Amino acid sequence: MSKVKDDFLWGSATAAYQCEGAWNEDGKGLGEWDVFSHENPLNINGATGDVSCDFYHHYKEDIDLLVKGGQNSYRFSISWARILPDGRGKVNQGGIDFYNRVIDYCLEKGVEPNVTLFHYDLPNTIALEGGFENRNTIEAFVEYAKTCFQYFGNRVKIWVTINEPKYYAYCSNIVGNYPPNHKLDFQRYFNVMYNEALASAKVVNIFHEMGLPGQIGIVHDSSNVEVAPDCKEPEKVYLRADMFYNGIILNTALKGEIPVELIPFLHELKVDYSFMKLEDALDFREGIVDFIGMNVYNRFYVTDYSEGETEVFHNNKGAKSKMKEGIRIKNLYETTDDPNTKRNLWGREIYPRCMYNTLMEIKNKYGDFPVYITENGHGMYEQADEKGYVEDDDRIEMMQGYIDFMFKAIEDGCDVRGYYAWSTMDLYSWVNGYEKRYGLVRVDFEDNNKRYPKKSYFWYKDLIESMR
Ligand code: BGP
Repeated sequence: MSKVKDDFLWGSATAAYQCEGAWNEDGKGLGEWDVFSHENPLNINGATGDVSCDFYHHYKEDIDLLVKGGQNSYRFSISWARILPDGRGKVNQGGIDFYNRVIDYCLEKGVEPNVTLFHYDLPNTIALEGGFENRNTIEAFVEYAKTCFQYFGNRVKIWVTINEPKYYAYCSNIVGNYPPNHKLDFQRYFNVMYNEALASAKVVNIFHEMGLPGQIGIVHDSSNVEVAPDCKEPEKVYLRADMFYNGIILNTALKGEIPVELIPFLHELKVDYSFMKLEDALDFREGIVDFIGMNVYNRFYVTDYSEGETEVFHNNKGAKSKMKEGIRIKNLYETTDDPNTKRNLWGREIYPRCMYNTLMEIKNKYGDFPVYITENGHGMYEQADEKGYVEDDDRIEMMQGYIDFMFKAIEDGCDVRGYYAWSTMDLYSWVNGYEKRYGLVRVDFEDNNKRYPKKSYFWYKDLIESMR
């Protein structure tokens, strides 16, 4: 018997900057990532998304492969700078035409498009004004969203406002590896995240007001917090970490309000919260999502931290570094090591159970919200055989583990509507470049971006077939 409902969506996901290439074609404006990858010494591996796997010219092939792999939904994002090259104002017909082609081809092939409006890639004009730190960006985002709804809203039935607003704010303001590369800037981190949440709420409300068919949600990088057993103040530490990662995004999206615990926490962190305005309360209240998307990779395993300075750790060098992902915030908490769990070569925990914990936490805290697992996958170095085939057994094992925990959560009453593997094919991994691969389909970047389905592609196909 199938473990999911008949209309469950089984798909895979990509994002515009990571796969499209064609960075300056058909009227596209300059993006913040174009500038960063071309000019910034902090682009430490030197890779760019200029060509990537060239989805812009290969979209039919990629959608065909997805269909042959048994998938019935494709999650992708729209490049803001392709639609509005200056961030606002003039609409670029070349961009509209491209996404019309992609959407129409999906529909022709019976594939449900799941479309994200913003996946990290600000138009450069907007970035130069301070990006989401600047409240004016909210209106620009609303204008861009409305434009997309007007052109594509008659055919796209699943919309996402923003992909991982927290992780985006974290990397660009705490780790400092994403543009504009601020490090340990808690002030900016919360300001950006808050404005993203507000922008998302306004767009959700407008979507509902426009009376378009379909549903709209936000995608959060699931940041389920677990406290280590030897933690001295487990409740306090849990609450702090939960406020740090989840509070703003989940509470505004699912409850329509800022959590009461946030203000005392921001006091502790010495963050000036004057960016939060009383009048925003109504926008939040009217901006509750229809569903929540969860990108599930890892949990946050934490304990107390009182001595020592605030520090952040990240690994964009993979096997060339021993660095593990994490953070220590003076007097608040630190992420810690669980000796029983493995990490990938980029220092991130592999922890399948976080799929179950994430889903149950949503249910227990926020009620029966529909959830899509909008990303789940495994980054690896890979070696193809002489036929171009990759036996990615580690990926299969890892994803099977997470999917089993998704089934368990469904059995325990979670309303999960779909699952998307990250990623449809190999593509650019932010700052890491092209050696860290996630695709179900291999791309030979050295030989005309030829596509070769991997072992995981066939495993996924069989899994989907067994559910129908
Ligand atoms: C998510 C992002 C994706 C994707 C994935 C893998 O956080 O939404 O865009 O990149 O993670 O991450 P990375 O490429 O950094 O390994």
